[in-house]
Parts: sequence; C-alpha cells; structure tokens
Amino acid sequence: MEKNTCLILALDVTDREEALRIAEDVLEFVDAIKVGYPLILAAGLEIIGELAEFAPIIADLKVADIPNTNRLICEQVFEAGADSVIVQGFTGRDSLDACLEVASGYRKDVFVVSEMSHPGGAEFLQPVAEAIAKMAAEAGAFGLVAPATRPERVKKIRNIIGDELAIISPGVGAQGGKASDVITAGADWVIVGRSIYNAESPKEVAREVAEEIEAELRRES
Ligand code: OMP
Repeated sequence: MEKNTCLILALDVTDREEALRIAEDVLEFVDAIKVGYPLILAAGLEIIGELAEFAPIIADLKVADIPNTNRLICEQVFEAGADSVIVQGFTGRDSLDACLEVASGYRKDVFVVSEMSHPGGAEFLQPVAEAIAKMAAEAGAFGLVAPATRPERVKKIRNIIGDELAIISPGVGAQGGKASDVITAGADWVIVGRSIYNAESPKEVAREVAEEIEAELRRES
C-alpha cells in the first residue's frame, strides 16, 4: 500500500453498484479501500476483486478465532484479491501467527486491532492494547489499527512500537476524531467511512480530508 494521500476509505455501503460508483468517484484521493462485513455480506466476496481494480483492498473481517479457522478465513480473502486483512489481537499469538503465515504465503499484509475507537473500546480492549501492540510487532505484523477518537492512545502506541509498524486509524468524522490530530499523534493512514460515503459528494469530502492530512504533514516537515 503506497503512502500518497494517507487516506483509506471505509466502504461500508450495502449495495454493490453504489460501492463501485463511490470507489471510482473518490479514487484519486484514497490510498486503499477497506471492505468489511456489511458490503461483503450484501454483495458477496467477489466484491473484493471488483474493487481491487480501483485500489488496494483491506479486508476488515476482524478475524478472531482459533488458528485453523483464522487460516481458512485469510485464505478466502487473499484468494478473493484482498491486499491485507484486519485481525483481532486478543485471541493470542498462535491465532495471529496463523494469519501471518497465510499472508506471507500470498505476500500480503496483516493489520492487528490494538484498541477500538468506540466508547466500548475503552472497556476491555484498552487495558490490553499495549500488550497487543507489542505482540503484533514481535510477530511481524505490517501494522496496527488504533483509535482516531483517542489521539493520545495512538501516540502511546506509536511510542511503544516505534516506526517498525504502520498505524491505520479509524474514527475520524462520524465518530468525532479529526484527521490532522491523529496524523500528529503518529498514524500513517486515516480511515474514514460515513462522512465520505454518505456525503452528497463523496469526492469533495475525500478531497477535503486528503488536503487536511497533506497540510498537517507539510506543517510537521
Ligand atoms: P466511520 O465511523 O463511518 O468513519 O467508519 C469507521 C470504519 O472503521 C468502520 O468500517 C469500522 O468498522 C472501522 N473501525 C472502527 O471504526 N473502529 C475500530 O476500532 C476499528 C475499525 C476497523 O478495524 O477498521
């Protein structure tokens, strides 16, 4: 996944045509498209291959099972054309290793959720987020998912893992986070869903977020 606009679109619509239309519309302003259960369940796993024509695809299945089941899930999404997969870290090192093994065979990447962005993410996950981040780094994951709604937590996680792993950060816009804040905190990519795909002009909102990120990166350099 190339670092260009540093924006990832979370395409959680449930209509295939709408998904393809939005992907084409915002194409120049996103580095990747994240596809999860809503769209895959509505449009079928083939939607991954169709969207991969536009941008690298992150399959957000938050894989969270025993190693064998994780392996089978990862094989399915990589066969379908995904470039990376999002997995949960709380299931432990063996479950994560199973995903990493499959990813390595396909030359694909794994992102591990450290702490989730919604209020409930602070209840059970936050206390173990730093240990999950360390495990992901030791295991050789490509990156972590960390909450844009809590930039101070992104900063903390960045300090723990150093520059070894990428951080992708959801929670900007509809969940209240701000793109420039989370870039300052150390995220590499910002993930935005509803405020782009529900906008009257998804392209214009994607452009605005990309410009905000660019301005912040210029200010920092
Ligand atoms: P919006 O809130 O609509 O911008 O979408 C955020 C996207 O990021 C959705 O696809 C969520 O499922 C996803 N997400 C979170 O919001 N919080 C997390 O902690 C982790 C994820 C994720 O793994 O992508």
